[in-house]
Amino acid sequence: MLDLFAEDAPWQEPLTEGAVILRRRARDMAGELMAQVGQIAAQNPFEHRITPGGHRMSVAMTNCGDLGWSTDSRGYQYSDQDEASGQRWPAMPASFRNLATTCAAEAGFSGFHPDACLINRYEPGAKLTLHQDKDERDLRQPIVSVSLGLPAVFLFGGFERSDACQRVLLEQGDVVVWGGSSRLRYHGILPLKPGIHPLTGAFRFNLTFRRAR
Ligand code: MD3
Ligand code: FE
Repeated sequence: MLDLFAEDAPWQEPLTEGAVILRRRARDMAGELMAQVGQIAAQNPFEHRITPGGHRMSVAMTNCGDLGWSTDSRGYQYSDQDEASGQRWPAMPASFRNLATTCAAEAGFSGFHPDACLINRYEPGAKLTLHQDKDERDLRQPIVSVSLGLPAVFLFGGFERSDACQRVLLEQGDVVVWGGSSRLRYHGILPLKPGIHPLTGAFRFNLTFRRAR
């Protein structure tokens, strides 16, 4: 049971319209979530994708669920199989689905049922440059993100790449729900600072739950 009066109970931090941080919301589940990540990666290993522009991404990725986000020579797209291996993605664990649906509802987005979970792995120096997530069919559906392991500085901007950014530290167990008008805001991750986390070692992991189709 989630004890709302415990010293370390989760709390909500509103960011912008439609975006809210559920601080530490998944902290007690972090070990189980990482065990699932390990099983998914055993079926579909983390890979550094090559962007259509020919650059190797510093973040390594895998996916679970009916759909996964892949890149190939034609660009970025959601696909029901890993383009590299020709295999279906590993199933999305029920614990992942339930967490995403519950957190979305807590943030005011009931009826969120993700069909894709992109799993990002950051090593020291790995970063995600400012971008928008707009490859999903229905942009009224939120995205739910779960941070695990080493902390990272998240950049949260506006609707133009050049708009000023807020900086937010995301730590193990922090869940963020991005919906409403915030869904198309530019965002990114600053280069990961080296460290050793008791659960994830030298890495940070981020799960993003999406309704792609
Ligand atoms: C704000 N991942 O996978 S999660 C991504 O920590 C991505 O790995 C980052 O950006 C990470 O696309 C950030 C937070 C996040 C995810 C989706 C968003 C923030 C968002 C969509 C719209 C606005
Ligand atoms: Fe993103």
